[in-house]
Amino acid sequence: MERTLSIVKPDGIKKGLIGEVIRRFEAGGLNVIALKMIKMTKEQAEGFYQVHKNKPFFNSLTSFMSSGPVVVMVIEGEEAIKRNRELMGATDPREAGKGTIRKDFASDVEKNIVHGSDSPETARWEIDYFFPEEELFEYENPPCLPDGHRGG
Ligand code: DAT
Ligand code: MG
Repeated sequence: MERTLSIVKPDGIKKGLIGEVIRRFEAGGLNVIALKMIKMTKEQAEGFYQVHKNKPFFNSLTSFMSSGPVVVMVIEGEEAIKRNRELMGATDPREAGKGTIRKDFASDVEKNIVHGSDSPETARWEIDYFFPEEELFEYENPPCLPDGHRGG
């Protein structure tokens, strides 16, 4: 079992995709074990994306990420980091595979609907950035039904 941080970015919220993103995670066998809507300050977004602080897009990215509410989630499952990144698709939607969230909904490389952690170390750090341990709720699921919904 592995955990990763997902964010539905401001463009995803505006496009009405909170439910669609969660549906894809659940249908993909990942459990949402923590979730909240927040509006980041510019400083909070800068802290979150500090690994990118020397990139030319840093100011634009952190302005965008603090421009409106986002939904932050912890998702859990087998190989959750890799699985989540597969469901998201490549950073640039033009390079994202068919049927991925970014291919289906993103308008450009910056406004790309979702964030997902990229390694176990960053996942731990990113989860900790938004959630104390007591806000995480593990649970078990019955197997997925063929239509992607869960029984039970
Ligand atoms: P990812 O979000 O797929 O992990 P990343 O960590 O390389 O991608 O970059 C973080 C975010 O920064 C990305 O979701 C959108 C933005 N970004 C990345 N490359 C960019 C670029 N060339 N121009 C503008 N924004 C970019
Ligand atoms: Mg990244």
